[in-house]
Amino acid sequence: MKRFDSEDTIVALSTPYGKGAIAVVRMSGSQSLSLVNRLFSRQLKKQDHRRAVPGEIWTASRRQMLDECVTTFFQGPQSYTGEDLVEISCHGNPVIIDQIIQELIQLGARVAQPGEFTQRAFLNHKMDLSQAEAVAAVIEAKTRRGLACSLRQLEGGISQTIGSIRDELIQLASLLEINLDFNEDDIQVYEKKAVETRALNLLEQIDHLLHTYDYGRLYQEGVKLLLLGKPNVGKSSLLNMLAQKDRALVSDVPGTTRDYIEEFIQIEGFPIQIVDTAGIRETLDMIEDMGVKRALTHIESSDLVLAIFESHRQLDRDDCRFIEYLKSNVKGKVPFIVVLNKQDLGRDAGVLEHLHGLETLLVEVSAKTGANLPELKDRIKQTLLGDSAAEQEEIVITNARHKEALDLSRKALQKFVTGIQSGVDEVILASELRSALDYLGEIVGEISSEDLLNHIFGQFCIGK
Ligand SMILES: Nc1nc2c(ncn2[C@@H]2O[C@H](COP(=O)(O)OP(=O)(O)OP(=O)(O)O)[C@@H](O)[C@H]2O)c(=O)[nH]1
Ligand SMILES: [Mg+2]
Repeated sequence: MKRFDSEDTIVALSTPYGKGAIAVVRMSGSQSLSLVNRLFSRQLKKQDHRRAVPGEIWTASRRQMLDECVTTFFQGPQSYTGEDLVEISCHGNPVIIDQIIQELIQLGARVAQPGEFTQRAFLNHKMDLSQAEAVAAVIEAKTRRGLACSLRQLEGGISQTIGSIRDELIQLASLLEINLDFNEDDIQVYEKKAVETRALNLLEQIDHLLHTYDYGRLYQEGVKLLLLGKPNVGKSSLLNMLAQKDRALVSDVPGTTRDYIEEFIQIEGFPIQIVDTAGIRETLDMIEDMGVKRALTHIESSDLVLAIFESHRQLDRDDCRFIEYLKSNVKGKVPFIVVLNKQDLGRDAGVLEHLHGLETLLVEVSAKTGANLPELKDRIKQTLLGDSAAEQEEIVITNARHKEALDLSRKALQKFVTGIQSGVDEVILASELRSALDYLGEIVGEISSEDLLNHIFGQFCIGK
């Protein structure tokens, strides 16, 4: 089934549904101007392009005024979608919004499907596919850094980078094609070594882009950080300190946190979801306690675990069980850092020795005074990212689809390089280059199937 009929005039609310000072109803398609004029108290003309015109929106029957609005007409192709587009800014009341949209539907508009405005922008060459995807990423961005990455993509950062790699690939491919044409005359049009060097250079560029995905993914999706430890060691205090607010209840009664609590923080632009859990107590063997049980179910889905101990007290039986638990259920599965809390109360000599047995990073902090918290944040960042981090201006790959296409393109290019080194037939070499090109073309949407487009735009919110 075809998801879109691009001939229709579509309408949708483009702001969040609910009460607010203003809501924007957006309509795109060839009928936009005539339909809005059937409801508007003033007659908009093509010359009103990009002018905000105040007036009233009425029912088509003109019996009832629905709201005072400001309408703005954008004449295609100079609009978001590339076609005639009208924005009606009305008061943010669902009753008004519904009535306006219903009137427009009665007149012949159709409710837009998710992402349909942006899909039209893509189909009308207002943006390529990587830019269209960046629109969704900009809306979803959780941190300033993540937003900056998405905005660079929206500006066309990926398109340019991929574009220049493709240009070079096209040049290489055409050298091969020309050579094939001259084959009968036994003339070699290009120098093999030079072509190989140029291809290796492209491989390097693709590798660099692929490498950015290691942290680009984290910018976009964020990471999950799990706080685990015995009751009363200061998990909730640490959460509050990291989040810089009193999010979780703290008390000296063990067992204060009964279920898990989530809070969202940023560490240097990385979105981090912290999950504070119920203290793990002697029930660890049987795991009969629901709160503890739920805490443990978070382990597999987390990116990093902070295992928290008290610095000033000798390790007891529960600590030892917790250490055993970490060894058998966390170590080797999820990276973890040992946090020795309450360092303001001093340190018991035996504690460090035992914990070193876990063979992982250990940071001493005080969730009370905030001592060493910057170091802990540094360690968290380093564990998640290694030494890599994005330069402000760098193009970062954040989208799994782009990463996959780059991987495939890289494979084809690698085959080409190996082939040229071992004297493989030029017809085969040329086809590898074409594959490498095609995979890159998929990123910007030069090559795309209807299924792929439906999948991508189907994930947008309605009205975008
Ligand atoms: N001196 C000192 N006290 C701390 C520190 N961190 C937490 N505390 C105190 O330790 C007690 C327990 O803190 P919580 O943060 O509630 O501990 P929890 O691990 O969340 O405990 P449960 O929710 O019961 O598992 C409270 O009285 C805190 O004020 C610290 O670094 N230094
Ligand atoms: Mg707690």
